[in-house]
Amino acid sequence: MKKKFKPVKRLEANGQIIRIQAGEFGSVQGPGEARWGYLCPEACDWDMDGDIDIIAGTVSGENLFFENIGTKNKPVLASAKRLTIDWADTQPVYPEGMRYKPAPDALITQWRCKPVAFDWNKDGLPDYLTIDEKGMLACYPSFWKTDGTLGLKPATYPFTDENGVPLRFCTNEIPGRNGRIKFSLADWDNDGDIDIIRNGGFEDGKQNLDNGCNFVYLECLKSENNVSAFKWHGELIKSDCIRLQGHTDSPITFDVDGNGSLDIISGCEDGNIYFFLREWIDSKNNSPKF
Ligand SMILES: [Ca+2]
Ligand SMILES: [Ca+2]
Ligand SMILES: [Ca+2]
Ligand SMILES: [Ca+2]
Repeated sequence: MKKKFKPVKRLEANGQIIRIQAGEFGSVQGPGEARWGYLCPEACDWDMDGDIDIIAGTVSGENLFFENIGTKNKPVLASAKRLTIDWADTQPVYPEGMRYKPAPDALITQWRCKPVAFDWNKDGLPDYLTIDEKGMLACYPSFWKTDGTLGLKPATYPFTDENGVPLRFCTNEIPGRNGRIKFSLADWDNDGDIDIIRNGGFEDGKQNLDNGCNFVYLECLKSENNVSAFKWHGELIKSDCIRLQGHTDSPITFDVDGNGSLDIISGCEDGNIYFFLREWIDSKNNSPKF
C-alpha cells in the first residue's frame, strides 16, 4: 500500500487564509488562549447543492459554515457564516462560563468539538450532530428557511445508553475541561446499524479527558424511531499497547487500504496523523508497530 499526499495547501475563505482565533474573550479559558482556534472542520455537502462545503466547531463554541461557491472540482469557499438556531418558543441555551455575548440566535455548543453532518431523522436534510451546551451528544435537525438556506431546530437527544439515558460525552463541571469531543459514525461491527467511534474519555462524561485514554467504541444495540441505544465498549485500541494523547485527538473511520474493512485515521496531539488498520485493531496479539 503506497499512498501519498501532496504538500499542504492552506484553505482560504473569501480570499483570506482561514485562521480562527479566540481573541480576548472567545475562549472560556480567557485571554491566555487569545490566539488559539481549535478549529474542528468537517467536509460535507451541507447545503445539498452537490459540492463539498465545510462546517466547523471552534474555540468559542460558535459553529461555522463555509459555503463552497465554486464547483465540485474547483472549490471556492465563501466567508464563514455562524450557524443559528430557530428557537421559536423555547428559551435559548448556552454553555456555562462564556466570556462573550453570543450573536442573536447563534448556536453555541461546548467548545472545540467536531460536528458530523448526517441525516439522522431521515427527512432528507443533513442534521447537525455535535455536543450541546451541556456536554450531551445532540442532534440539531435542519430545515429549509424561507430564504432558501438551511436552519437548525433546537437540540434533540436520540443517542442513549443501554438504559435509555441520553449519552453524556463531556459533563465536567469545570468549563475549561469540557468540549474537545470528536466522533465518527460508522457501522463498525458491520451489523447494519450506526455505531460511534469517539476520542478518549469516560463513560459518565464527568472526568477530564486529559488522561491518555485512546479511542472509544460505542456499539449500537438497537434503533427504533430514530433513537439508538449504545453500549460503551471502552478503548478500541488499548493504551497499554499504544498510548495516544486523549485530550483532543480526532478519529474518523475510513477504509485506508481499500480492502473492504473500516480503518481509523486520526490526528493526534504530537502533530502527526496516524492510521490504524482494522486487522491490527482486531488482532488479539496487537503490539506496537508504529
Ligand atoms: Ca454544497
Ligand atoms: Ca434530517
Ligand atoms: Ca453496527
Ligand atoms: Ca481496511
